[in-house]
Amino acid sequence: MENYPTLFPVVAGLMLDTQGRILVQQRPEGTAMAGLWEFPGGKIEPGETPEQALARELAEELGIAILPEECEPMTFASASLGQRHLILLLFRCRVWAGEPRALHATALRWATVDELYQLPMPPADLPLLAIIAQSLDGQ
Ligand code: 9L3
Ligand code: MG
Repeated sequence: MENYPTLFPVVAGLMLDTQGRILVQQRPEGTAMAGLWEFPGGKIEPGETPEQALARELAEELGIAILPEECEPMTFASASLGQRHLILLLFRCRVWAGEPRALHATALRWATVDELYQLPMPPADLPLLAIIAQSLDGQ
């Protein structure tokens, strides 16, 4: 069944600095969507909860430690690439230990929502911007 659709569950973290700017990372060469700016995270591996996947991905990609139970599910978005359907679950992470470093990414950047609108992002991340803007409004 070579045309059978496949589902990719992916998690990502929404992390803000003290000035309310949002952490994004630039996907490295040699990966899908190289050069695009994304909320850090990655695929949920078989047997992992989304929160466990988030903790593992943020440790691998940024060198930081989060407590999965202190990350709140915020929203989700989806994107399709042919028969590959990606579901991106976004978690708001309010606390973490360590200073984020670009262990996988080409670069890290703390950006306002307005700045994020100017950056090229993967298709699944784009619809999150309006939701994030709304939820940060009035905070
Ligand atoms: N992806 C899109 N937006 C994101 C993340 C973390 C991931 N914020 C897409 C890119 C890949 C797939 O999900 O096609 C799996 O991500 P990874 O495991 O290569 O980081
Ligand atoms: Mg990743």
